[in-house]
Amino acid sequence: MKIETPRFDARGLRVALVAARFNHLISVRLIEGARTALLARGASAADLHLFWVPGAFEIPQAARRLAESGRFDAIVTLGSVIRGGTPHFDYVCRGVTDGVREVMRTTNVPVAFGVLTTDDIEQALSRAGGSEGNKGAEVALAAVEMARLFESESFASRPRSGARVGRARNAARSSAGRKRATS
Ligand code: INI
Repeated sequence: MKIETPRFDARGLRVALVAARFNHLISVRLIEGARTALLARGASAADLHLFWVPGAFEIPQAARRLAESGRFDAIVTLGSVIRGGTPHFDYVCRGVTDGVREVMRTTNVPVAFGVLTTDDIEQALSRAGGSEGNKGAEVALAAVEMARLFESESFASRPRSGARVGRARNAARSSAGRKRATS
């Protein structure tokens, strides 16, 4: 079995961070986690670009524009949605999760999901550099891993050229078959 070994080397990768200003206290910690993890893996500070958006709900639209710009190898989305007393929480959560998934599905750019969805601010703080680690760092490395996976020769180009070879071989076979039938 061939195994594509996961790679977390961020050297030379251009990464966009899209962060929600809502719950700013959490976002800045997630950003710091992501930035530190990317630099530790060899990314250059000049290749990291932070884009603020008003809230988590706006993240997918910004992520799509950035993905389609062709300027970035990976996108890291960061923010936090904290449950309040109304169903608003559920709508914002659904909007951002469905939206980010849609950007992943419809563009070739890796998009990491680093939007916390928690019951209270304590849960968010513990995941933004507290007792549960820093999700910003975790998802930044997920973005790097996916960018490296997509650029690997066996993942990206072989199936396409394989399909071409397959089609060419089939065409050659049917042409040979036609020649035999007519000779
Ligand atoms: N945005 C967040 O990022 N987190 C939240 O917890 C939140 N709450 O609770 O309302 C939130 N709302 C704003 C929303 O993301 C949009 O910015 C707003 O609706 C304007 O489109």
